[in-house]
Amino acid sequence: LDTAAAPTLDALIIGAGFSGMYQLHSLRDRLGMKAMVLEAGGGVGGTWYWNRYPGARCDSESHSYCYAFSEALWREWEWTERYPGHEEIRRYMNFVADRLDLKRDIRFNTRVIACRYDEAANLWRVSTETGEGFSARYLITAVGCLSTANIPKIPGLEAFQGEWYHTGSWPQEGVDFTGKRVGQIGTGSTGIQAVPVIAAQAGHLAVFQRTANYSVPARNKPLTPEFKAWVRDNWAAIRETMHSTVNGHPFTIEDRSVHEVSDEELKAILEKAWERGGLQFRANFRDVLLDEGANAKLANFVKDKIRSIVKDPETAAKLAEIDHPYAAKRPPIDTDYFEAFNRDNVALVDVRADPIERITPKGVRLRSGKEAELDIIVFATGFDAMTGPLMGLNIIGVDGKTLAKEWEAGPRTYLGLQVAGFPNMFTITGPGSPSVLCNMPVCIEQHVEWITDCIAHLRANGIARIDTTGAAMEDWGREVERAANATLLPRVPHSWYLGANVPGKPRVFMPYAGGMARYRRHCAEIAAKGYPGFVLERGEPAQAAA
Ligand code: NA7
Repeated sequence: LDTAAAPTLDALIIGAGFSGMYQLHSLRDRLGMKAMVLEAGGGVGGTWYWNRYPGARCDSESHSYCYAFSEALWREWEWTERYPGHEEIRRYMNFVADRLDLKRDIRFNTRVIACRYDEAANLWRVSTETGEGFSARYLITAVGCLSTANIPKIPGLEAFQGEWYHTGSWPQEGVDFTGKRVGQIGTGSTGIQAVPVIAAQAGHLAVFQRTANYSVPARNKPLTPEFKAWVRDNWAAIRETMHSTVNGHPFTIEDRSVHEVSDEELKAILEKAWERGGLQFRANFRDVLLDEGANAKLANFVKDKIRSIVKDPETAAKLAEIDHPYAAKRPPIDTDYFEAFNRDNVALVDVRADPIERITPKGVRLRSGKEAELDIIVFATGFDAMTGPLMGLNIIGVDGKTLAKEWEAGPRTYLGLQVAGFPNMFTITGPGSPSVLCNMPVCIEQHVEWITDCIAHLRANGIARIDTTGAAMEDWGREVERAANATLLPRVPHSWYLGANVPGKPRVFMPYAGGMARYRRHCAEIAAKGYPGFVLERGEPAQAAA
């Protein structure tokens, strides 16, 4: 593709979710750069543009699931519920985009299919599905971590006569389940949100469970005027809390071991936490993700709850047959998930005991020969996390090296921000960053601000190229591994944190588990010391831009 004729930009950003929007604002309005966003969707929102499945709602509390870089923006927006639903998040994203006048520099319905570093010109050449080409000095990927659908290759799907959908690319007009026989495959965070909402509408819902999962009630509710006023007037304090906590949430984890309290005290604490609901269920103790014994106590509490909610003992037993430590896979929170199994029109199908063999024209057939006849199949089967969205960009760096080849044995990055041999390319929330273990907007803001400061530094000092080295990536890779191994997280063999949900994907623990606050300090220190681990090259390249 001839991209030489296209206007050269200072920066090209891929994706118009939380990351891309803030990156555009930072480069354009703070540094005065010529920047543009290319976005595959027809509107802003990133993951929330596509995830419109029934029950789609964020598990972070609304007052923390938003931008915190501007007090003015913060004060102007008012959330309605404890957790924001997908529609409200899209309204918020549109509010921000309009308020900051971002849309004029976002090209919608523009899917990037290739990015190539042109070494002679020191420019990134980017091509889109429709054959357009763009050139830019900096390439910033803002493609999200959970945006490439994982649709299992179950034989027969192409011949299925009903409708089928993946939750992560849900039709904008919605799906009418009224009176339909629905089969949902998957019981992760997404599936657990969708089940009760689909069940309330469908004629019958079969939930295909391969791995039983913990879930804690979300206890979603409308926000009171008092809470809204408190949020509006406490921007600085809430922001400070989010910046100081391990996972970027607006609550702190108590410095107390599960083993320090008696069984009675523990029960009282957990009952209270269960009533309060939400991701802070484990925040009463510091060692839930560090100590198997401590974890087992919380895990047993949740399993008892499941057995007490679900009336049919066989179904209850299958739902509570959970074989990983609590929160070692991303812990879901729900609204009436386990309760949904008490409905007459919901059935649990244990596909660990009796795996799905194929999809037939009429439904799903199990190995035993049993067949569930279905009108609609919902794939709540998750994502090719973290690396999937980057691989989809077909990135080529110096000397024709491809990111796919570089990451054949698993992703390698420096700080989750750069990959050696891909100069002037930054990966917001890339593998090796805390990203999916953190409240996303907090992680995103830190990345965007770090990248913006870095680019400002390069421009101020006449530096034309920034790259990292294999050695820096090795060091950071070891730190990511060390941080993960200090927790129970890598002990789950089938977790998407490890890439284990996608057949053939290398098993590497991808996110940095050392905590957001620590990561923030480390990145700041690297910048303050003059960017050790990065290679900064002065001046313009010999050849001018083509
Ligand atoms: P997850 O957490 O990856 O969950 C996917 C679910 O789909 C999980 O229960 C899987 O079972 C199941 N699955 C995947 N493939 C199959 C096949 N082939 N057969 C049966 N079941 C299957 O994705 P989510 O969308 O729920 O959540 C992703 C993140 O989005 C979430 O953590 C939040 O951060 C937002 P398995 O456990 O692999 O046995």
